[in-house]
Amino acid sequence: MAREDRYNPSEIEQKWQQRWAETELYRIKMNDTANKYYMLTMYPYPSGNLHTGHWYAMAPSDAIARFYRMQGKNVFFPMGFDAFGLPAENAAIKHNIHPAKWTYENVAHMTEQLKRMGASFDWSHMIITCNPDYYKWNQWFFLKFYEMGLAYKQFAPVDWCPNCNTTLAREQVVGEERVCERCGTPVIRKELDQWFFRITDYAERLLEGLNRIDWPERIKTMQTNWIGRSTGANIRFPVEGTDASLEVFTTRPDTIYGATFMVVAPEHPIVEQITAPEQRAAVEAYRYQASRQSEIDRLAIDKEKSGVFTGGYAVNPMTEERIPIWTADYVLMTYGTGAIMGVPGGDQRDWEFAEKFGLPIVPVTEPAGGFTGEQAEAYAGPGVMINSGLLNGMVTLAKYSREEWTAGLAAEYGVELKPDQPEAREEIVKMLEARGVGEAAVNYRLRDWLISRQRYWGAPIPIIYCEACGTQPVPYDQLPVLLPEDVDFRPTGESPLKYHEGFLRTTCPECDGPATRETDTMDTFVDSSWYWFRYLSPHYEAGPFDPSCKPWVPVDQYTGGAEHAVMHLLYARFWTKVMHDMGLIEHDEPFKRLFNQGVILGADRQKMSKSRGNVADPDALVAEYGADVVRTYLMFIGPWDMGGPWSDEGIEGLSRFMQRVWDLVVQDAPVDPDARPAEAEVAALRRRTYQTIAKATEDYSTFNFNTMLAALMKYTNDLREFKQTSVVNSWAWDEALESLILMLAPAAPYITEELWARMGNEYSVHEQPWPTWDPEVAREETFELVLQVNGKVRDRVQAPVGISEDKARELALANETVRRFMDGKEPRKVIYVPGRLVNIVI
Ligand code: ANZ
Ligand code: ZN
Repeated sequence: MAREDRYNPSEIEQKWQQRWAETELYRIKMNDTANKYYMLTMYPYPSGNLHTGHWYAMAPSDAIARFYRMQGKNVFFPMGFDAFGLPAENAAIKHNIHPAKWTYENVAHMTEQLKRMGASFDWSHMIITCNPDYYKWNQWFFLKFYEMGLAYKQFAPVDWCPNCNTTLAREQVVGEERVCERCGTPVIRKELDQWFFRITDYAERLLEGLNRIDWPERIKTMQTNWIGRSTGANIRFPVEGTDASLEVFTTRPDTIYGATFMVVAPEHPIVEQITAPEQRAAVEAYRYQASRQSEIDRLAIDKEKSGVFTGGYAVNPMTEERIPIWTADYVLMTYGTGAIMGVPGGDQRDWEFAEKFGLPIVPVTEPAGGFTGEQAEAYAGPGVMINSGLLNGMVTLAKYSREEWTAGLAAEYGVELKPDQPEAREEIVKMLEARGVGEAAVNYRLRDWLISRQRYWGAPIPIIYCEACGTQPVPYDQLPVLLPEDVDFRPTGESPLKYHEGFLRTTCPECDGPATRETDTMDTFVDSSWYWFRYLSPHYEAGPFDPSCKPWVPVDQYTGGAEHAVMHLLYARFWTKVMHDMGLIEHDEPFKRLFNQGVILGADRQKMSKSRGNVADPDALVAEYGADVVRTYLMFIGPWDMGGPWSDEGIEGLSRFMQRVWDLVVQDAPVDPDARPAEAEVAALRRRTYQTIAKATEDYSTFNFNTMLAALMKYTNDLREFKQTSVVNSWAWDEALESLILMLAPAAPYITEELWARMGNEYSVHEQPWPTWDPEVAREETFELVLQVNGKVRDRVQAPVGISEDKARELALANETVRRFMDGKEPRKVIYVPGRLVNIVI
């Protein structure tokens, strides 16, 4: 075989990459929006190298983009880099390289890697979020949010190293002892004045919007839980000896008669006010202890309860009884009001607390049938109120709603509730409201979004502080507030912006007097909360995006990792809703459809990691097998959302497949060119071709790339057999080869472009329409005929489509199994249902 007839991936891949670039094959026609399809895949962090995970996310996404293009859609498929963040800053401190240099070098390298993958990204729309012309718009949005009251400043705890004198990111706090990554000093929490976005204002709409998008149920559930809507009441307990009252949030106001103590979070400001002198030392020590722990540790269910009595008392507004106020770390300052009423009879945490500290326990709800013996643990379920004053004898549905009750829970719990019958929770709220000591309340687990980072490599927050005029937004015409490059990276890790006089010192936009700049930068999740808008018009100067591009949004299909289930995907939804409220766009959900790919594991079924030595290196694999093989191998591993372990044999298999496709087109058939093709053979070939097109179309549409490839492999093998026959002299053979190439094109863009050209077709295969098929021709020649004796299925056989009744009858009566069941008897009647079954009655 001539050298140029051999499949040499690296040669053809380079060649076509260049040609695609020269001819701007993937350049989008922005104006043609009638058939628009916005295909978005999550942009990478420029860590330095594309890993298998990137390939697994992007190569199949590229296949989708290509498939839709062939289906006649005008597909926009952009790419960029999420370029701000901590690793660049760490590289600066550790290796003495500027974060900008580190980042842009990595971007350049990874862009080349992405091109080698053969992805059809439109590079003319690339964005890099650390470019001033990108983050300028972060700052612009910040100012808009500020005007809308959606950006505000407040004290909030950060993890703080008292030795390095700096805040730490979550990943810089290490080990169970929670020490500073750098110096090993125990980390404490410290309150700093920081910027927040008021995402909690959008909690209700973030929940509602989930009903309107085609996303995996799993992700919707995670967002729902993250938002964590709870209904209940706020109740105020007067504090003895003061005018103050202590407000609690409870989902079970009906249990108030069983409140035998109160607990406030150690950080609760009221602690100072109520702590008795003799308890002061113990309370202070406890508060320090608590400041050392993370919220997650504090909430751990199996954790031994701890706490200290403050010496103060509150008065139960329903019973007038005085109850002791404790402080304990199982109550969080960041939820509800930071204080609870302790009801050991109804809440297991309170039960454990009461047991440990010898506080009284009063049962308040009796389950249907009563307790067996003494109540032995908290009962949080529905039942009848006891020991509860005005509520005694009333039914409580506990955490359930009346709807859930009528839908079946009444039977499950054995507790009836008629539509007009009072329910304890509803009644107590009315009573509390009437007395002015409480009211119905809704609480969300969702917290406002803390966007301040005490870091350098991020977008500066555009705020100026003036002694005389206070907090001043940077005027729009002074944007962007540029991140200075000539900074000093301190080994302490503290933001260099604080020590950069040129950045820090400025003048007040209001009074022109001396002022200082905010030195916090923005969370990088700000960058990724709207980046798909910027892709549309990355160089637009009059706003974050060109309004004429509006028909392109929302995104039609978003793909990416499930690890972004909450943060990124929730922030992006929030941002879109704010943009809607600003009047920038009409829609308010950013991504119509979402797909999460699975995770590629090492051959040992463990997460790929350098230390385990189980990492597959895409660059090396591309060098050895070519990008098409790596792409298709990844698509063949299994269902895309499942991921799976890497396998070297697997990739060899794909390599052989690609070689077979190559040979099929490039090598001559061993058939006399004058041999007349047989009619039946031609029909059979066309049937196979059309069946395969039908299957591939369905599989691409549903992202079932593994079964799509399996079908193409089977088809390729069939074509190899057809190639031995005179059918190669028919037009059906050309149609078959072309169809194979077209169907493979989205998955393996290089080899198909090459073979398409070698078949004498016009450039480019990636601009061809998707092959169509005639279902009539695709229809099988045979069908499955069910054979019954006395109505029982006894066998199934293949019968020719359109078989006559007589022939079907003959076939049935001659069948071995049927004859066995007929047991030598004569048929009384034979029923034939055309195209389905023959039933012999004896
Ligand atoms: C009294 C009570 C009695 C409660 C009872 C439950 C059962 P969710 O569903 O998560 O919203 N709580 C309120 N604020 C808290 C805080 N800051 N830290 C820790 N726990 C807090 O849970 C609400 C319940 O969690 C509230 O209802 C409160 O305990 C507790 F039989 O109040 B409950
Ligand atoms: Zn001023």
